[in-house]
Amino acid sequence: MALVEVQVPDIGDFDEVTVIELMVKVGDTVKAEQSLITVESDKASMEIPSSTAGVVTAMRVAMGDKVKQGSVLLVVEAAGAASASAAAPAVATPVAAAPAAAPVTVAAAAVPVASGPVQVFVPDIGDFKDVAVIEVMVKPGDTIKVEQSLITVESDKASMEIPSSHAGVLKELKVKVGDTVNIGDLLAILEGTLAAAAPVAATSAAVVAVASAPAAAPTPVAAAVAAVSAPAHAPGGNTVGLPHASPSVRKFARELGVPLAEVKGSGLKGRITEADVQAFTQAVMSGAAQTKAQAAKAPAATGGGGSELGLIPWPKVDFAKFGPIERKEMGRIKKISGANLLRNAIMIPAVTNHDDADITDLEAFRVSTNKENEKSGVKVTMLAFLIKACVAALKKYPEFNSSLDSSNGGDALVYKNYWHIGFAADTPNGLMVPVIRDCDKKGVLQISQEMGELAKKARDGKLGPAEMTGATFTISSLGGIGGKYFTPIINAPEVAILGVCKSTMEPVWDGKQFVPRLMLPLSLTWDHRVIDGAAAARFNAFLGQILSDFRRVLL
Ligand code: CAO
Repeated sequence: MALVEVQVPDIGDFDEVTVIELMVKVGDTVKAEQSLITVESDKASMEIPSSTAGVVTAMRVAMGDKVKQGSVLLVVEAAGAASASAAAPAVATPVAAAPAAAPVTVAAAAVPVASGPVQVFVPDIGDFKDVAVIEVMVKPGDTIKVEQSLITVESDKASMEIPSSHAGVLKELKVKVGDTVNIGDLLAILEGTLAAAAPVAATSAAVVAVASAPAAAPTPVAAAVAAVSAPAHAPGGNTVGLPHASPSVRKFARELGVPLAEVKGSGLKGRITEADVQAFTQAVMSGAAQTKAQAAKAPAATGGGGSELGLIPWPKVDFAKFGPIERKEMGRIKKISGANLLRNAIMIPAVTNHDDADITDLEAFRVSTNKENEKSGVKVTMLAFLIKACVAALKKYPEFNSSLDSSNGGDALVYKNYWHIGFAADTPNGLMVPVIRDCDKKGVLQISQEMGELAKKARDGKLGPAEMTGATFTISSLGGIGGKYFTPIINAPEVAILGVCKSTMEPVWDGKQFVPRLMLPLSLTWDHRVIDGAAAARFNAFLGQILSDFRRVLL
């Protein structure tokens, strides 16, 4: 058995890095390549693996110690064959095979700068392959300094910030969080400035030198060290904007689905350890603690607003990447109606019942009436008949003409003894809902006339607020356009809305034979807090009866 002193390998330009985590203790049996400690600079953290197998007999460093190349970390009693190789000058020997190369390998891209577009590539990151981008620190339009960190990448042994080789304005980022990158991958395009030329040219030369020394990064340690070395050119730069934890702890947290940013670190300078992640998981599983996502979801379940829904963010897509685009600001009306529709869609437990009404006779009556009244200038519309039919149904089923009283928590119903009907009007500025008042007191002709006037005003953008408020029920008719059924959104604080589509001639069984009948598709959406499914089916059935024989309105 031979005692081997494990030393800090070549860590390039770094004078000192801080020991932030001890991953083994005296008595532990370690395998070759097993991580021993984690060290950290202001730009990267990495785990230092052992190059020999054996039992740890003494620790030579403690948390918070500053170490540099050659510092003895611990003593290992090397086991079997491993001891022979490890007994040599120090474990760091293979690492030292990359003497001067490591310091410059990550020193960013290798493209000489000039004014105009400049490409920034992933520099030499040793023999790390397919490292994951875990943070993007800049965005197009940002002014970038030489060696400013652009992204953070992470392997299972190290996390590191990749600095820019050039100064300039960021035109395009070629990677996003979740991508994996390798040496030489195009990272970004800058509009370069001449000021950056000198340092980058030097870096470029250095990288060429490394490339011509193939043995320069032969071990994981060398690669990890190389990763640390680049930021040494920019001491005092920004610290990593990520939770303070080693790559292995971050990986552990990811596997468990633990939001690391919410874990309190007990390590040096608040560093999060594996034990912290375990403790956090146990606390959440036992119900003693909640993640922020859980806390955000809780109020939504009890009727909280949209901001409390804990929804994932809206996708941000650069559509221009896929083809030419044109951006137009939405109009005021669309913005207002959009906000209302969203609230109503989210907050109302809405259900839609679909049905058909036989309007064969009613349509024949409407057409003949219009012929008779040709000279009056007033066209009787199907929608006017629908309004009258709905008023009759609303009177028979008054909860459809009610609203939830929100002043006392929404547990009372306000029944309205007036029947003001709104109708959706398609206008160049967007959807508007003019209201015809006291439809119970008006005939179909008057309703048709008022509807024509209000629809024109809506299209001309001349509706006053009084003409758009106070409805007790709304009808949205797409009958003049087409379609079969749809699911209209309730116009709160109303509790129901009727959607109407285009009538079509269909074969209907009359008990003896199929006969052609003009059928009108109806879609009734209702608020399940106020109305039950059976009541909705009855409402539709009653509406169908009236429309098939309009004399029932008089009953
Ligand atoms: N089935 C078959 N044909 C129908 C019909 C129906 N249900 N309803 C209307 N029609 C026919 C009419 O007979 C008329 O045909 P003619 O010109 O041959 O007489 C034509 O469609 C136009 O009808 P109309 O002038 O009577 O208009 P309308 O009453 O159907 O609609 C209005 C008026 C203001 C509601 C309508 O212009 C409109 O804006 N509709 C869109 C509403 C909307 O956008 N709803 C969706 C809201 S949810 O996003």
